Amino acid sequence: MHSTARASLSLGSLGLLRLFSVPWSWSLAASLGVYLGTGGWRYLYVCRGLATTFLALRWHVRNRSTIPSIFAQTVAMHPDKAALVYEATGETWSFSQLDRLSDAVAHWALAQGWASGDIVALFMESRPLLVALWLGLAKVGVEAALINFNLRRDSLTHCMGVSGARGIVFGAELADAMEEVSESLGQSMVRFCAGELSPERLASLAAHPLDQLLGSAPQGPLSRTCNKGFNDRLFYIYTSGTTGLPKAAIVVHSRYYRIAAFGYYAFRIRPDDIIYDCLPLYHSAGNIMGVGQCLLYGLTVVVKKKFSASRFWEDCIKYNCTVVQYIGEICRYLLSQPVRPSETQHQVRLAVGNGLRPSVWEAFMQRFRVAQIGEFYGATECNCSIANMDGKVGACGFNSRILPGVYPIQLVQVDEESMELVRDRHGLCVPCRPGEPGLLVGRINQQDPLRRFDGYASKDATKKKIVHDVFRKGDSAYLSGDVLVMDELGYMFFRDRSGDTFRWRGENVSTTEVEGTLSSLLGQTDVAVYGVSVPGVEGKAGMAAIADRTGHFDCGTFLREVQRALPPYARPVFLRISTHVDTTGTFKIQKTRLQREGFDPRHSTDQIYFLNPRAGRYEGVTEELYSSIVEGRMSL
Ligand SMILES: *[C@@H]1O[C@H](CO)[C@@H](O)[C@H](O)[C@H]1NC(C)=O
Ligand SMILES: *[C@@H]1O[C@H](CO)[C@@H](O)[C@H](O)[C@H]1NC(C)=O
Ligand SMILES: CC(=O)N[C@H]1CO[C@H](CO)[C@@H](O)[C@@H]1O
Repeated sequence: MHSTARASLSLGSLGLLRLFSVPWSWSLAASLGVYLGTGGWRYLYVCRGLATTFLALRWHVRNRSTIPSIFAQTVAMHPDKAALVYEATGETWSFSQLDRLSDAVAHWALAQGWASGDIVALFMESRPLLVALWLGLAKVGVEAALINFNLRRDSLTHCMGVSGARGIVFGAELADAMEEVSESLGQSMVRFCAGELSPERLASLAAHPLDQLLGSAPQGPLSRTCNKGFNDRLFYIYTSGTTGLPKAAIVVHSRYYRIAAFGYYAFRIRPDDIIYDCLPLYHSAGNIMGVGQCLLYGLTVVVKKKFSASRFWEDCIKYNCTVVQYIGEICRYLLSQPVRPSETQHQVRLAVGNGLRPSVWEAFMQRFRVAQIGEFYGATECNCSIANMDGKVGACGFNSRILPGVYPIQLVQVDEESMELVRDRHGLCVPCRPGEPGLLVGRINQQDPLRRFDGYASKDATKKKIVHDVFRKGDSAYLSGDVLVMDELGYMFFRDRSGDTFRWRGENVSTTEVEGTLSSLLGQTDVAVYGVSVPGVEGKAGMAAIADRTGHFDCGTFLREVQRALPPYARPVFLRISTHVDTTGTFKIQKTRLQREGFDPRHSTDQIYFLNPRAGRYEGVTEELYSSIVEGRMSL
């Protein structure tokens, strides 16, 4: 019975994110394809949601809707319902309160002389105010750049620099980080501090107190609204793509809408659900998939400042949550917790997220009695997203093989060592057969404004993500950078992240960026950074091979500098110190060898170190330490 209810759909086919962007006839064909391949009542439900959203989308484009204008309708439906709950303080913001505060933000922004198209950077820990800020700015067409609050120094300066922001709002909790970059930011960016900070520190940072300014901003709705439409820019999210420092990915109003609508319908979320959102709000999962359900569909969203494995289920009980969001790591941390009664006393029926490993999937559902897992795969900036709607264990989506031509996403053959696309004799890409790992690519149609690739704020970054002559001569496609495998039925399984990033603790770590930082800390010596697999752990642990020609490498000093320069997830877990790092030949091939040798001390004469999180220092890897890491006795 269960296996017949196979309503796992591709976002590229029936998936709502896309559906509105393909012609109606296509959608019908796609739906038919899914119907043939799947069936079941879920199909009808999704179809209805699809039709509704399709019509809504056309209506929004025509009427130049924006996220703020859609939010206004949500507020009107139930002004007094709880919109956002801040777990750290227990504060609840009703829809009308959130609306009023974002109005104050809009008035304040106008008073700064900011206008539609201006950019303001937001740098603070997750909290409802962050939502009020970007929403309020959007009310007057000002675009927020959502900066990762883990960033420090160079990467922080870089992100703020490339954002082109005219102003910055930082949380008082990040005053130290601001202090470090204060000089390099220059004076052209006006600074505001949200939260309590002493007048002396405000003065030394040249910052204005935001709370006071918002408190004294004019009340009431705005007399004029912004001149933007559904396909105009809403905000920027930074992603570490395949190369270099983080890139600002553009999120337009319609993309925000499509991602949230997709989650809502694909996973059958209900208006009376309460979502537990412990993912950072500077990423799309937390801010769009999670918070979007509040702004667009009127759900209550509980915002957690920082994920805590020991508080997780108690929080869910306390706030009556019915939906939780996850990344794979969260599920594993929860499973490694001691059994407590709260873990089955909650009312959570659905967990939405990505990166859940097959080995953890069933254990998670059984132990915590969560009925449904909504695993999806997708990038902020690309629409080649897919979702698992029927709970097929381990799959992150489904793409019908019955009508493959209908769907603009495909797996194509790639040389896994060099990550070069394999071309046939006509110069086109070669589609993968079932079981054959391939790079996920999505077709791009720039003509149709709804099906554009919105790209990154930087033109160069956009170019690197696009390839030509993929399915046909002269076409172009978006490179997801991820390797997936599809089975006979069309279920897709995540396999690996390719290129120059690896995933660790839910973040993309850019090897080029870390190499640059480490190398400059070490007087520009050669450094190769790569990810190595550790059994039983998601993602790849960072490893840095460092050339130490002088023989004076000192782990203690190195670690102190690394802690100042890199966010926790980007700090190398393993070091490999050798007299030289071979940079001849292509760096990639060199890295493949290093990666294969990993951190096993028996593989080389180089000294290998491990960053012991408990002891807070690098320790030499002996055979004994090696086996306790591999056997999971030593936590990373
Ligand atoms: C949770 O639900 C119970 C029973 O419906 C209710 O009494 C309680 O106030 C709710 N808690 C919150 C935080 O809304
Ligand atoms: C990581 O990179 C992938 C592929 O480019 C992208 O889809 C994803 O959104 C990125 N995630 C983060 C947290 O930056
Ligand atoms: C797979 C997929 O959805 N591809 C689409 C990605 O976005 C561009 C433009 O937004 C579309 O043209 C593609 O069809």
